[in-house]
Amino acid sequence: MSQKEQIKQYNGPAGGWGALKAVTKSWWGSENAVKNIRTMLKTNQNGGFDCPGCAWGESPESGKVNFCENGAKAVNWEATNRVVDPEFFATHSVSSLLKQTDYWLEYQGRITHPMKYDSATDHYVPISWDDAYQLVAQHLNQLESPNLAEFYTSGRASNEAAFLYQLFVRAFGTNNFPDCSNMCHEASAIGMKDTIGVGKGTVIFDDFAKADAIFVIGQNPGTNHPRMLEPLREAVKRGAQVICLNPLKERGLERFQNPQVPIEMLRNGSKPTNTAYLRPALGGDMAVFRGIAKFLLQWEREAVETGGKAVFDRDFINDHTIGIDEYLKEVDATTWEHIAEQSGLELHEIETVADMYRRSERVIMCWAMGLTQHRHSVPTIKEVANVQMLRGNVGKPGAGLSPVRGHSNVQGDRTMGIDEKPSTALLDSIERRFNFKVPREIGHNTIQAIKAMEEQQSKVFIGLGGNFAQATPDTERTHLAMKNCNLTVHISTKLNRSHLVTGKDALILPCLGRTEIDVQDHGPQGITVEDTFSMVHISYGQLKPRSEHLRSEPAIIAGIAHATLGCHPIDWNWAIQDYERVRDLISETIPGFTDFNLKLRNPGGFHLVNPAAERRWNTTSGKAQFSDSALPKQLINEAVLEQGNKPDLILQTMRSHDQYNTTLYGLNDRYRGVFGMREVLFVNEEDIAKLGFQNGDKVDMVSLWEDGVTRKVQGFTLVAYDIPKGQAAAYYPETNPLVPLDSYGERTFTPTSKFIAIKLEKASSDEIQRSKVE
Ligand SMILES: Nc1nc2c(c(=O)[nH]1)N[C@H]1C(S)=C(S)[C@@H](COP(=O)(O)OP(=O)(O)OC[C@H]3O[C@@H](n4cnc5c(=O)[nH]c(N)nc54)[C@H](O)[C@@H]3O)O[C@H]1N2
Ligand SMILES: Nc1nc2c(c(=O)[nH]1)N[C@H]1C(S)=C(S)[C@@H](COP(=O)(O)OP(=O)(O)OC[C@H]3O[C@@H](n4cnc5c(=O)[nH]c(N)nc54)[C@H](O)[C@@H]3O)O[C@H]1N2
Ligand SMILES: [Mo]
Repeated sequence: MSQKEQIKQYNGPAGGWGALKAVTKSWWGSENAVKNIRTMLKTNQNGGFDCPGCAWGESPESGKVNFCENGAKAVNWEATNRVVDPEFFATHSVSSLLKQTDYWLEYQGRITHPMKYDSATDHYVPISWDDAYQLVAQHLNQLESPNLAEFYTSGRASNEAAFLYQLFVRAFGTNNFPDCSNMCHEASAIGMKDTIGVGKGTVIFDDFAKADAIFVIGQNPGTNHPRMLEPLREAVKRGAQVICLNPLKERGLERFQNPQVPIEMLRNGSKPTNTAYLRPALGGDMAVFRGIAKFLLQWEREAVETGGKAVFDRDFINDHTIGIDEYLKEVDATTWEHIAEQSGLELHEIETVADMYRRSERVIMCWAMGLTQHRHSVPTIKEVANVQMLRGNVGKPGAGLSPVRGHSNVQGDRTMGIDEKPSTALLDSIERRFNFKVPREIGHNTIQAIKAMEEQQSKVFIGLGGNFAQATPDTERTHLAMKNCNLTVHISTKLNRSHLVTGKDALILPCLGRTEIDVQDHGPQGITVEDTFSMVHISYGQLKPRSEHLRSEPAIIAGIAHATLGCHPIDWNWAIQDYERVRDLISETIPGFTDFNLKLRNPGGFHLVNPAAERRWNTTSGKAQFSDSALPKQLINEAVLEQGNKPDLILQTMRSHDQYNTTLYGLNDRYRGVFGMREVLFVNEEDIAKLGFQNGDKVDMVSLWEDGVTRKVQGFTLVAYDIPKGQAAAYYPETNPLVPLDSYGERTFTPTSKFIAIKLEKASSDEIQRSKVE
């Protein structure tokens, strides 16, 4: 492909024929086409499976089966006919596999047998399940302390798997639960707990139809939560405001053509998905919301003076909150100059949006990674909550806070106790039910786990799903850390780089995917998940498993647990004969799950109560708490500036349209007009010229940090793009080597993946695209 063919502007709407074409292509491209369509249509609610794509939910009442292009890709990717079997591993040594791209690795297909690394030959060789479990048990039981092992979880694991996993790990004796959530919505959980007493969203799907305004902040739903476009479009249609804050003009936030509305497809019509679009500086959102608050305060004072209509919801503030005075003092103390400079916006833009906000009685604020992956993400999210509380927009229909989760069960995994800093209530409850002394010490999060492995303070790594080696920051350093382990274990569906970054011993334990039938002693089993609106529902796999040697995640955890602990604190093998037994244990331990099995008979599942949504505040004061954080003085790390470094650009790392985190389905990013390549760097045309380059030039990126280590990625193609000056954007995970391990959010330890200070250099070699399949 020539460069001209690779970079093209996309003028169509999101969704529409392009999406449908991409879906059908992936269906027909697979030999399972017909079966896939059938299973796809069974998605959700009617005995089929829950989409393994994102955590977006549906209205339980609608009875409609919605699906999207990227959900279809996720299903199809799992249902591939290609296999990575013992013969594959006999052919390819680990060193030779390491030379392949991430895309190539996953493309090889589903892993079929449990495999053990043989360092003498540098090949993975088959191992029996029992021997694999024994090897894990042996390594775990010979550690001097249970705190020398790390138990990672990725957010696709079911509630049943997650519950058994945390029970096993705590009975083993540690709270070392690094998880993908540490790199994702950690800031939402911390910020919301501080302010409204609960770390989960307060809205449900039906609220979207009642809102007068919906904010979509730092989120690209057209790619990452496509089913969200429909409620946004509906909102615009009925005259509600949809206000987007995103430095990039994301296609899905501009126009959407619903592939499930035939008439719209026939007319090739599309509908706008926003009514206002602000393009702030990276990390500038806190300043934007402080600006909104400052306008509201100004108008509220005017209203008090003139006896006009109140701007603040005074009753809500009086009855339900504390800290308003301190907060307003801080708002007064924040200067307009600081707001303008840090937000990257003109004050009149903020004023317009503040006015839209003021005129709306019911407002939902949604956000994702654009807000959570910064150093000051916690105060930013608290500022969003502050603004919402000023007008009583929490705990009433059509209003609330809605962090839109990523992985399809990342929220459920936390509910089940995958948490390195568990609440005392949870630990007490486990202790009461299972009669063992649970560890009370806070465990490792993802960053701390990497550091512990680096310092040989952790010797065993077990991953329940995910791709730890690639999803984490500072790739080179992280890989070295993992290689220090005595044992690395990955419970996975597909081959990925984490399997190749081996400890002295290493295992790959292949599991069933969500789409596959899971048969245990008592027959086919369902698993449950919790969506972003706290709806819990059951999911039954429909496809024949890709290999007869695969085991379910709960079965694998039970196998490891039994080999390590025997029948303590439960008979693991008994528990997994019938997952209703696991759910009974959950009922007896986790709040909100009483009569779990019974409640699941309701076709749409059931909703977990969210106290804040009912205006009950589980905070230290018993009220919703305004917080009075100051805007950061500046966003770039002081230590970096002190060294006299001036970055050329600030880089955000994001997802293309053809990927699911580290899983790459293809090399296109249709809505952003990129085809057949991933090593691209989106930069403003003026910046390209200012830095002495031309559109299409190849560059290397070097990130700036205080430790003097050179972090570099090579051979990226510059793409002149509609992006605010001073910013750059590129895809993750290729850019993870640039993210310093110590560059993380205050209190969250979330890598600052959306704010990396970089310098550009002329490409040092002619090495071009690495993201090919062959
Ligand atoms: N198809 C598909 N679906 C997915 C995923 C996937 O990889 N593929 N991943 C899943 C997961 S785990 C997650 S967490 C979600 C991620 O969903 P998103 O958060 O939508 O994912 P990103 O691609 O990281 O997009 C971040 C968006 O925020 C904007 N942004 C970046 N920095 C800032 C900032 O400082 N301020 C503002 N206002 N905006 C900013 C970017 O321009 C981009 O539009 O999606 C989930 N769903
Ligand atoms: N630079 C940068 N880094 C980031 C981000 C970013 O925006 N920028 N985003 C962060 C975010 S939000 C997240 S959530 C993390 C994601 O981090 P992870 O969750 O660790 O990564 P994934 O790429 O989702 O994991 C993919 C692997 O999961 C396995 N898998 C797939 N399905 C199943 C299943 O059903 N069961 C099991 N056991 N395994 C399965 C497959 O083997 C596949 O290779 O990455 C984070 N890293
Ligand atoms: Mo995520």
